Amino acid sequence: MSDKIAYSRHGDIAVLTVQNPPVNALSQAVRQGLWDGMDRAEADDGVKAVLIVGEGRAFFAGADITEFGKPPMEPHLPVLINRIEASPLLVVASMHGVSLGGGLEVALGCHYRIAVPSARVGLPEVHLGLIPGAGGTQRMPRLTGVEAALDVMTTGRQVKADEAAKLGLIDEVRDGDPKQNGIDYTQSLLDVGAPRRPVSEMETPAAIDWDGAFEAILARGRGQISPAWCVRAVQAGVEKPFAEGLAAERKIFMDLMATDQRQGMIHAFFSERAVGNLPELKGVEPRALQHIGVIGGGTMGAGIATSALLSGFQVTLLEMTPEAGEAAHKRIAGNLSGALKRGKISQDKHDAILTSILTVVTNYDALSDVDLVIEAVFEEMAVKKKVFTELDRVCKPGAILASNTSYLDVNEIAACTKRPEDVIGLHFFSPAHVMKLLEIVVADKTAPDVVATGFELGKRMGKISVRAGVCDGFIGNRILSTYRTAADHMILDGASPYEIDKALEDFGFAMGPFAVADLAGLDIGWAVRKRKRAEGIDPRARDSSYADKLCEDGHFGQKTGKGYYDYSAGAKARVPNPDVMPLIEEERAKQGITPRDFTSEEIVRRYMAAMVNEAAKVVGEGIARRPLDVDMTLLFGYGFPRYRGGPLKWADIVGLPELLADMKEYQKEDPYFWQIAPLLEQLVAEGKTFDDLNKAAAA
Ligand code: 3H9
Repeated sequence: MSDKIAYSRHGDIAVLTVQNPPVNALSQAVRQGLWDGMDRAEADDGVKAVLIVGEGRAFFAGADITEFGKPPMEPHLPVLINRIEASPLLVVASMHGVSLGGGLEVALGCHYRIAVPSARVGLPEVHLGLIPGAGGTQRMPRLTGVEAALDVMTTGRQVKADEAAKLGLIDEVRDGDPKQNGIDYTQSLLDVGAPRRPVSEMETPAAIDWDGAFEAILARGRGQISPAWCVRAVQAGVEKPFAEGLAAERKIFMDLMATDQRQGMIHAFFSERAVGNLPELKGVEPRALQHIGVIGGGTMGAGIATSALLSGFQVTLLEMTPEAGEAAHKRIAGNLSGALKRGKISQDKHDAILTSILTVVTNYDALSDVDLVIEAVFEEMAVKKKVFTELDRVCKPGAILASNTSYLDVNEIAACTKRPEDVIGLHFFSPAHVMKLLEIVVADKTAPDVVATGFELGKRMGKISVRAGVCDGFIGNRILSTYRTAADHMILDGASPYEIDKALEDFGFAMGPFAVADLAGLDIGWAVRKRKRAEGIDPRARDSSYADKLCEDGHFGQKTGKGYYDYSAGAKARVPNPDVMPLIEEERAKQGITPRDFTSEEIVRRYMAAMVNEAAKVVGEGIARRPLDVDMTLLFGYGFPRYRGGPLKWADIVGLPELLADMKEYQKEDPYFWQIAPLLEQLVAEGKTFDDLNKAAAA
């Protein structure tokens, strides 16, 4: 037997205990161990029942994802589960922690299921670009009906034990030790002579409108296909005998396994976990964090304060005047009542935060006790310097002084203090209590334990934290500024903002760049353009002023009711603003450009090429440590479709030589904009991918 499964006897019951830390993934050794355990139990004199139970944190977290993309190894999970179900012995699963994917499928192959109240079950394969592939689409609907089964598997959500029991997935919920519970429950089943109860032999549930469900779920997925394919697998299970339904499920599973979407989503799964794994932080202890200061109570400051409060920190927020302080308090209260409505906090916690955990002040001296302070004031160097000079004066030694700047030089900010080693950039994304991304901007003199504390803060706030170096816009906004420029060039050359938004939304972005600009506020881009023009733009760069004209007319996007779109019928009813195209046409005429047509494919190709090229520069210059850092930044902060893995994973999949060849074509028209990243040239010359760099960094 494999050492992943311990075999023990408890009277007439054989117990198979899974020992595959950290989360009991169903690796080949575990599958083989379960198979051998079943053989041994069936040959063991006097054994009448088998109990399967996990040790440690989970029953099973599912198939071993590290085996995906490699040739499947026997025993295959669906075959093993059939073998468990077909056993002449009574087979019981005792679940705790999570039972996900193949883990729940093993439980569904058992004849009875018991769980502790804290257990959670689910079929999250769609989050990996797959469908359940070991009988989940066949067995679950027989227990719950089609509708509930499709809800669980197409959302991939985790279901708590009490709901799972109501759905019919769990027979009994009982507090206590999972192993002892399981033994007692199995014994009670034996005592009453409970029969074997294979789910595969249960009646098939009623059919639904399969085509309607398939289309509706496909439309919801913004291009992601696996949720819709759950429908077809369940349909096969309802319409065909069990073995044929299982074969249909396996075929869909294997077909999806071969897709780019599966590659993209598994890249996202592992990158999300690797992003905080930096060699320089190994063994570095973060500083103590309990009391957070926030400077500025606008949308961003209030969002940061809300996020800190929801994560259990004490917060002191500084505003300039009592009136501004009151407005900040209101904003935070609004955010918290949203959290209360969504069930994220209890009424008691909500009230406690507002009465005793949050303090709003107007005097810097009130920040003398904070462990870390984040400034979220106006984005102007002189203003930031003033704030940091004050913070340097009042904050206790060892306090971390952080700036939420999204573009400015953190080295310059640090230099105005007497403690540059305590200064760091913590770039949140608005709304900060909702958005998952946090860029941790490490300046030249930032101390390692300050960086470690930034990551600790991100972890406690439930963020995806990405390390970034100092440059204009860090990782995300620097890349954004380049692909936005590529979009602007396409507009000058003949595309409309609406064609561009549509092409990129069809590609999978939550919103196209012009809809995003309207949401963020067109005044932000306007301010950046003004600053860059003041600093001096290279004469070779293409420039245009139609977007400035929109702003000059007071159109800042959603907040003023008009931008690229007209929102007079509501934020969702996006109608092109009729003032926009004439401004663009005027600009083209002024520059002597004869507009041409762009296909959606060309729009995506150019936009993505610009994104990848800048991203390669960001990695090549060490602003991002690894390609996966860029991928996670774009995924969690910029609406990049998760099923494509991130821009550099996308680039690997479409092929770096092909992308480079495209860029060289574009370069002929505009050599200044299309300066190719040396790293990209190097990777193509060496026949390597961005993922090779990720792997080298992990080694
Ligand atoms: C499936 O089952 C297909 C079947 O239908 C059909 C098959 C034929 N495999 O997230 P954490 C690692 S598809 C391998 O930090 P948490 C993870 O990488 C599968 N490794 O902890 C990390 O490693 P490291 C369906 C896995 O407590 C460590 O475990 N199942 C797997 O925040 C700790 O993970 C899923 O999609 C795995 N399956 O969350 C479940 N799972 O320490 C995916 C985790 O080196 N997993 N690891 O960075 C999860 O959702 C979460 O990991 C879980 C724990 C909730 C389990």
